[in-house]
Amino acid sequence: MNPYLYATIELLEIMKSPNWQTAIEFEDITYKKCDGVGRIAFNRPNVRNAFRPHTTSELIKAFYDAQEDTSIGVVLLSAEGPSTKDGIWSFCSGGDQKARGEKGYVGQDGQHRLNILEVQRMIRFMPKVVIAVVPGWAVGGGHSLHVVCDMTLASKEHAIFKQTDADVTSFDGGYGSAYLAKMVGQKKAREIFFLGRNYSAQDAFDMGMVNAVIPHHELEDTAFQWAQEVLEKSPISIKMLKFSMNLTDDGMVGQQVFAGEATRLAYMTEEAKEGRNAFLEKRKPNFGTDNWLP
Ligand code: S0N
Repeated sequence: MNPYLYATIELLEIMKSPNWQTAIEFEDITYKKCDGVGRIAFNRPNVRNAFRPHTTSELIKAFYDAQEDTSIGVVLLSAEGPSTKDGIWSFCSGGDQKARGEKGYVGQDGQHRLNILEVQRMIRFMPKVVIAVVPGWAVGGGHSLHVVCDMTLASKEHAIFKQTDADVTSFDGGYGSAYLAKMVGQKKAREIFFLGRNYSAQDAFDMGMVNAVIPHHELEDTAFQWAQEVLEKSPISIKMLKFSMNLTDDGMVGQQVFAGEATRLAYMTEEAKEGRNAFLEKRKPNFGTDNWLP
């Protein structure tokens, strides 16, 4: 075959749009899968994809499914849109201010809780890569979610990053602020939170909190392509690297998550099999004499 034609076909293969299949039906989010990639997307575009307690409980179910599915290596956290009211795109505008009662955010069951921090922890500690795909506003708790994701891709035309936590007295003193400061530097993070200004995708890229600025119509396909590139890598390496990079910022919990994976690797060795077998066979283990590697 003509090499140019072959190269063109190969490029078209790489750039092909994913054939997403719905994994679980939800109300506030969509959850689809295709070729090793999970796509979890906010689906409340008329409120700029704000999350209420019901949304976070759906996010937890979707992320748990993606975590447990051994065919999934990358999760895209994205958003449906644009708003049917005014055509404006949003990734997520954080906690739903209409769901705030006297004691904080309140669910349809009358219980006060939001559980967005549980969603953050799932993203942070899942042994898979999570990419934030930001097609529009990333505001408040929505901004914090992109911060906690492993990578962020942003729409060149429509993405706007903004921190309103201090405007509405609903603030993220965890990853959303402290980890952001590690990412963009202390002065810039304080500016973002203390002034609450709008930042374009290019501003966010220049600060180091966005990996790439993508033309809007290519955003989703590009995210899928990035995911495919990750999926070509060694899964063990990817998760150990993710947990290594998290470790120092996550303290003892970071060590615990990393150590869990180290133990899993140890289980795969002859030593571990001998330890288990010796116990079950009620004999002394024989680990050999020349296994003390340098
Ligand atoms: C997103 C913004 C900047 C968009 O502005 P724009 O384009 O001018 O649109 P609007 O006309 O303002 O909005 C369009 C419609 O959408 C509704 N809406 C927008 N955002 C929300 C929202 N967050 N909640 C509810 N509704 C929202 C508007 O009301 C409007 O509706 P209609 O057409 O009916 O009038 C702008 O909208 C904006 O600034 N939004 C608010 C952003 C915000 O302050 N979010 C909350 C920030 N705080 C958090 O998210 C904290 C998260 C959290 O809960 C948490 C974090 C860490 C630790 C613990 C917790 C915890 O509490 O558990």
